[in-house]
Amino acid sequence: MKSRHTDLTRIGWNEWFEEREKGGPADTIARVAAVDRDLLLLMDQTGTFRAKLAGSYLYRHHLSQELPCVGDWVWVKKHPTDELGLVHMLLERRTALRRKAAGDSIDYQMIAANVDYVIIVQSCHYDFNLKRLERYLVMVRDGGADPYVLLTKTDLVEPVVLASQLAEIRAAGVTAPVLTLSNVRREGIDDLKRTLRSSKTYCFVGSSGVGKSTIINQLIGRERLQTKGVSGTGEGRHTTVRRELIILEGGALVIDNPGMREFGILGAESGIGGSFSDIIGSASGCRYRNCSHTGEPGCAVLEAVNSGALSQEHYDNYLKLREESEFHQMSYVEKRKKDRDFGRYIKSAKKDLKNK
Ligand SMILES: Nc1nc2c(ncn2[C@@H]2O[C@H](COP(=O)(O)OP(=O)(O)OP(=O)(O)O)[C@@H](O)[C@H]2O)c(=O)[nH]1
Ligand SMILES: [Mg+2]
Ligand SMILES: [Zn+2]
Repeated sequence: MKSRHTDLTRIGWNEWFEEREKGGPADTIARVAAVDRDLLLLMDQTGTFRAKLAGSYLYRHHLSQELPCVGDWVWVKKHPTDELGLVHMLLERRTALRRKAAGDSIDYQMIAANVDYVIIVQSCHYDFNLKRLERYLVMVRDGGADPYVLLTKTDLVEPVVLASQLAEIRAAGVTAPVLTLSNVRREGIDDLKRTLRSSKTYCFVGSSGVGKSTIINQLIGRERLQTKGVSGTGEGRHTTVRRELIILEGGALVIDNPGMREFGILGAESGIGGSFSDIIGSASGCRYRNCSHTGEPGCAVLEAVNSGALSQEHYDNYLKLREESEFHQMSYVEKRKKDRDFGRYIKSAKKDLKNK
């Protein structure tokens, strides 16, 4: 690669960014390794350093998705001495892991940017849930990254339980690679290590307590991240509180994450296409192009469900997920419409007052 920034490839820079980078308002490009309120920990070829957002940046950007998050590339003016650098601009994101922000705003909460792979972690002991897995898969595909599924705590279930969970995942049409692992028995860690490629960025997501930080500690080979056992926090609490980008010895970049609660679903089409590719595939045999697969004559999807080629449960999940994402999109449009109607109402109410 002919690049002005080859020295950044070690921390994830590649042709995609190179092609889009046309010079910026500062002297250096760096990658966000962690965010702590308005303080950023940045990383470049020289190591890590701290920075904050330039005043002009804060003035121009207000949505939380416009602010730098872990994994982002930024233009930064480094301070010649030890003081904070100033971030002036965010570079375009190749991938964006995000979820709907809480409340009814139209903003999104960023989880991580420019990750190549997302490792969706579920514990096969109590935490395993196919529907939640499918929601995560939608989020990952929607953000433009590739998913892995990782089942942890295999030491806590009988082999038959694990086998049936694996079969369930496959029966649901999930095509992502599935790995299994036990931190206690130290089984599966080497398989995971072999999977991680140098200069690629991997983001670990999943419920609290499934073992994300324990795994990353195993990959590093020491207790760098706090885990539940060490911190001794109460059950149900989140042990990891901040996202952090870490370079492994083998050269892969990993991001730890606090456990996630349920999240809103984004972008029906692109995301759903990934985890329901079998349904989308069957749909090409439907008589009508705009078939909704809910009762039209000549519907190939319903035929496949009736013949048992597609599982009823997987089909039901598909409908449910589709409904939810349509709802999310609709509610946004409706909200805008409501706002306009309300504006009109205020206007006419004012007019009424004047006319009296
Ligand atoms: N039996 C068993 N316990 C494990 C395994 N992996 C992790 N644990 C334990 O599970 C607990 C939670 O692990 P963490 O690594 O803190 O989980 P986390 O996913 O990082 O949790 P949050 O940071 O809250 O999101 C700790 O007590 C670990 O020792 C495993 O493979 N088997
Ligand atoms: Mg953790
Ligand atoms: Zn159909």
